[in-house]
Amino acid sequence: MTNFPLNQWTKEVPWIDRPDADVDSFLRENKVEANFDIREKLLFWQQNGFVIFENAVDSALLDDFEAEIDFIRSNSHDRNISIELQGKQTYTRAVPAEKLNDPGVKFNHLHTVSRKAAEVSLALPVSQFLGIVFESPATVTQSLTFWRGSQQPLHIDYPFVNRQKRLAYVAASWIPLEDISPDSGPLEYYPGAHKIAISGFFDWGNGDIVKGAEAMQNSMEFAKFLEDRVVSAGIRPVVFCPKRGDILVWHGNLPHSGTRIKDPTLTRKSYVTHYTSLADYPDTWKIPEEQWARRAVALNKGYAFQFPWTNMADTLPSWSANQN
Ligand SMILES: O=C(O)CCC(=O)C(=O)O
Repeated sequence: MTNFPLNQWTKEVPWIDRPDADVDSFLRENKVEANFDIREKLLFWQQNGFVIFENAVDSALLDDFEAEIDFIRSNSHDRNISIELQGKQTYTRAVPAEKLNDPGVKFNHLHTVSRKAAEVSLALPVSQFLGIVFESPATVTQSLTFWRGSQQPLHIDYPFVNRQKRLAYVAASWIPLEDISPDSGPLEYYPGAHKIAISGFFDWGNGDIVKGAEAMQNSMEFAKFLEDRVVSAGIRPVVFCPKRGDILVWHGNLPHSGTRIKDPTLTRKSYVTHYTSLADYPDTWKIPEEQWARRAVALNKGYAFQFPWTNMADTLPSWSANQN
């Protein structure tokens, strides 16, 4: 059965992706608040499918977030934190602590247990920028914390990140927690390949454009499809080697991958957040508004919520510190 036929993406896209989108008219007709040159960023996003904000996350906040990551790593059996290990979903309590050093380990959804993580996700320029692109507050749906490079094959996000109500209302940020070495397996992306004319649509089986349980093709076939598309469009990848505290924001249809780790001794500490808009946040993930003070972080007009199933016993010191 097809869950997401092709028109699920095309039927409603953010204003800036519509064929007749005009940034100047939008800015004339809408009151927007931004602490940066919003016109320049919107035009760049429209053309390239990404924007970069340099030195945009407070260094003390990153220190606090790193302390929480260290806390999990040194007390990994005290709490049940969701992780991905060698492509499989598991929990910190289920694996020996030393496994957390392996390449490809991800901590999932730290924004639901660490207020510091949620605050990093909602850094001012990202929240402002995506709030304007989505015309509704930026809202976190997923976060991934990396210790080393992911070496993830070329992909775009929405076939995997698709719980938002309108499929096309999705974007991501990538925030380095250290200066990134070219030998550590940095992220790379293909500027401009977010345009449907370039990316096309991959059929996972029966016309489905997202990877469901019944997918008939795999992620390597998806990577090959995207590679062929970018090569025939003549687009070369950009390797992203940012400084700690820079932010890359990418469009939900921008092809990207984790490059090969050339030096396995190197870490590549980084934090990825996926967002949708508040209007598109899935109903089954909502928590009652009277619980927001205790179970949500509202910052810079964006939101990060705990899941309804988040266990308070698994939260980290920065979350519990705010309880009264
Ligand atoms: O950081 C990486 O290497 C890959 C991250 C990524 O592709 C994603 O989260 O969608």
